[in-house]
Amino acid sequence: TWKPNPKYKFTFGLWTVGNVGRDPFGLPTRPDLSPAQICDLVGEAGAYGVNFHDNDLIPIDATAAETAEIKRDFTAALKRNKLKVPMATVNLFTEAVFKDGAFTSHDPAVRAYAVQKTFRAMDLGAEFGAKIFVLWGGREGAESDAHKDPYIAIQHTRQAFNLLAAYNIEKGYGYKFALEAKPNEPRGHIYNAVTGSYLAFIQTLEHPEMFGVNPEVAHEHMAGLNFVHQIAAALDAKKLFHIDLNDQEFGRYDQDFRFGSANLKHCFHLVKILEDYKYNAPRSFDCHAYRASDFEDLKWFASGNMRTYEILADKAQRWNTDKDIQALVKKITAGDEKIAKLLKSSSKASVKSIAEASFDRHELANKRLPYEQLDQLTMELLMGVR
Ligand code: GLT
Ligand code: MN
Ligand code: MN
Ligand code: MN
Repeated sequence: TWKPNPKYKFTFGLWTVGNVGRDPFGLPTRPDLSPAQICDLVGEAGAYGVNFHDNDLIPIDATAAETAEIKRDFTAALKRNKLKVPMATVNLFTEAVFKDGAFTSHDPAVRAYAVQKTFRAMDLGAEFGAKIFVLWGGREGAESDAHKDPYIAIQHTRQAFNLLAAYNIEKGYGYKFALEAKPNEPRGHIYNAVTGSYLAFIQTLEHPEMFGVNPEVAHEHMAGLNFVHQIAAALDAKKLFHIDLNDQEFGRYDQDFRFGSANLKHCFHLVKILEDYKYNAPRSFDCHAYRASDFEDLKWFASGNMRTYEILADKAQRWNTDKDIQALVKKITAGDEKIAKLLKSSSKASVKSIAEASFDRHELANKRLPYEQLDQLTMELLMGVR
């Protein structure tokens, strides 16, 4: 039971399952896995695909011969595990050259190098069939606003994105770019801190149609936001091109825990909104196993993400068909149909009718909203007693 259904397009970044347990205070606790070994692990667990940064697959200083060999091994591993590569991305954060940002560095040569590195990462992704390109500006920020003018940083970001769009067109890759926000870490402050910032910024680009968002649960929770509401906004804007699923305690560092391991109720409502509104792009798990875990436990990590999603999708469906719950929902959402219709139009006639209507606010306030009951039923369904 709960075998991963390909319709969900569950994917893992090579950097997620491949995480060796290094943290700012400690050395690795697990051996390095090759891209092919990672494919075997997630393939065995039943994933749909894998994603990579350019340098997850090809080390930055690899020779042509090494590159060819890695690509050969990786291609074979994808094939034997029937894995796709729906998304690729670029590492603009590990190397010292990006110590003060990539697209937002003061140095035009660093900015141009970052754009060129992204061009090459786009070439690499396209070789493996990727159609989504994620851009996470981990170093695009500052510790102090004395260091960098944030107004200019926004303009530099726009210039870089416009260049990437132009390259995408020139090469005919057909990528959709998915912009991933994060409020801080590794920088003290990161520009375009939340998904909502990107939703607004996209409209200022030369090719807004090519850009959407890649919200990550943990990143919005770090900012103290309700992730489900961010997803609603992205879905409404038709900009949810990709999603990074994981989990996170509020008010902590970037924890990247297994999906559903910290805030099960939030995760339930997240799965429900994705399923209710028929989100159809990959469901990517951007998280890593606990530092204490070994290789065997990694398998629990990989399948656990997907199992939790499927179990919550099943719960969401039960919620949608539960008689008591739906009867309550019906009562709560019921209202005068004629007035609802008026509100849907902004015609002169609607404006006039609403301006002239008479309402009894005391009577309106009398409507029962048994939210305790509805939430408790929801919780009991989640806890498995309904
Ligand atoms: C890095 C980051 C993630 C991003 C990845 C894409 S890399 O692990 O923490 O949130 O999605 O660059
Ligand atoms: Mn994270
Ligand atoms: Mn992250
Ligand atoms: Mn992410």
